Amino acid sequence: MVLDRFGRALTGALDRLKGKNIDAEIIKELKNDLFRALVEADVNIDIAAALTSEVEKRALSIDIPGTLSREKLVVSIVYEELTKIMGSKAYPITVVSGRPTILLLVGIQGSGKTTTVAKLAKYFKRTRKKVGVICADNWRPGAYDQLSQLSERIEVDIYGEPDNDNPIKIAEKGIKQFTQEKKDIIIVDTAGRHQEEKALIEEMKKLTKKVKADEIILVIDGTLGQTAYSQAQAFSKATNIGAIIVTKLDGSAKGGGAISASAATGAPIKFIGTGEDVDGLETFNPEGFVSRILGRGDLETLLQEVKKAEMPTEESAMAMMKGKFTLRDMMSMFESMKSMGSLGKIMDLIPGMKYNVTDEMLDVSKENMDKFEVILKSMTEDELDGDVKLRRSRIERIAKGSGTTIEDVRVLMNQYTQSKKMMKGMLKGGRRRGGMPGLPPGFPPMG
Ligand SMILES: Nc1nc2c(ncn2[C@@H]2O[C@H](COP(=O)(O)OP(=O)(O)OP(=O)(O)O)[C@@H](O)[C@H]2O)c(=O)[nH]1
Ligand SMILES: [Mg+2]
Repeated sequence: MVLDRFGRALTGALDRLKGKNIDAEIIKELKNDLFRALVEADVNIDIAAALTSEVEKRALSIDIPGTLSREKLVVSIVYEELTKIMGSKAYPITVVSGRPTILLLVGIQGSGKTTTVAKLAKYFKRTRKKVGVICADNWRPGAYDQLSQLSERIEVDIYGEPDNDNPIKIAEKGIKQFTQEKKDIIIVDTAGRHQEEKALIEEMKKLTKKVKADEIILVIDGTLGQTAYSQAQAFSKATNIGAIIVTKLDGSAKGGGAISASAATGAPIKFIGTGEDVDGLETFNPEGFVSRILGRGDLETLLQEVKKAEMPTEESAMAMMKGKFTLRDMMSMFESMKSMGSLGKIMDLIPGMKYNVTDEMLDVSKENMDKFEVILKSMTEDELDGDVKLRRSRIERIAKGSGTTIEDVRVLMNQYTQSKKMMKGMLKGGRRRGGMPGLPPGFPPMG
């Protein structure tokens, strides 16, 4: 399994907590064990240091809610911090409707771009999407033939001009043709670039500027060690990386280097490559991945327990109702709702607030809620706390960062304004009329 040794080292470190009185000294030991395991797996040293310090800080400072043991809490903190460096959640590639979604793959030579283009094409084809691939690599001889053979095997259309030495022109023409053919997904393969080769980075900048990709995907070789981090940083400085695919995680790859790439770019890992064949692609879910690495059967139950214990207190629920309801509150509410399955339980915390909240009142699809969460995660601290106004430029940045549209962000903001009003209204209504103003459309269904 990927990161096998890393998993064993981590599990060992966590097992050593069992039955111990978890004091500062034990936490320090855990911190050291974790650090060693991370660095051995090639996780970037700065990231490893930051992660372990955070684990220590949190483990030392957190109150123990209810009957939860400190050991369980520490395990959940380790789990959370590990998923964080991998982008926290699973973010699927957003497919736009009404026009083709354009994906542009970049990465250094031999990282696995061309193979991944074919893997992605097959992946989307399986979901009945019409896919076209473009070879915009005129650097390596035979690049077109390689992609052409692959696309023949998976039966998707290819656009390329082996004799044209202008990748931008090729990409533009290919996109034009595939748009006319009403493709759903267009995947653009580019030439391999060495991080040091300024000219090539410059070329990539031009390409990404001209070719308006919906998502620029950085392909990183999973067998790279510590250099993966700086490589990812170099790319991320040059262009707006929206997602990462780590390849070659089959075999004996340590993987930690490439995983640090997510932290280096702020972009989530969306897929991992697990074989040379076109089927060797897996969607990446940090939570599932970390659970697998930690290899603890009880993890799920344990995390549920922790989440429940961290539910909003009566005090914080009251603050929400008084209208001090920020986007951050909304985010944690979504999270609570996901684990508890209902808004009703939050309502129950508030005295005199036992309303009949029906499914219809709380009508928002799970899909919408997931989208909202991604958008909220793309906001800065200031934005979440309501300290700055969300003007157009910010909205544009948030939409881009979350792989959604400006419209989506506006829908969320509308939802937020309505929810805020509702919170205020409920408090007033609850006291004066004892009635329940209608909840705005958009609240998640109750479980
Ligand atoms: N084991 C394994 N090999 C892979 C994987 N992905 C790619 N490869 C291999 O890595 C080598 C390079 O892959 P390419 O797809 O040609 O890489 P590239 O980034 O397009 O290379 P350039 O076009 O030269 O920049 C090939 O031998 C692939 O078969 C993977 O997930 N696992
Ligand atoms: Mg290639």
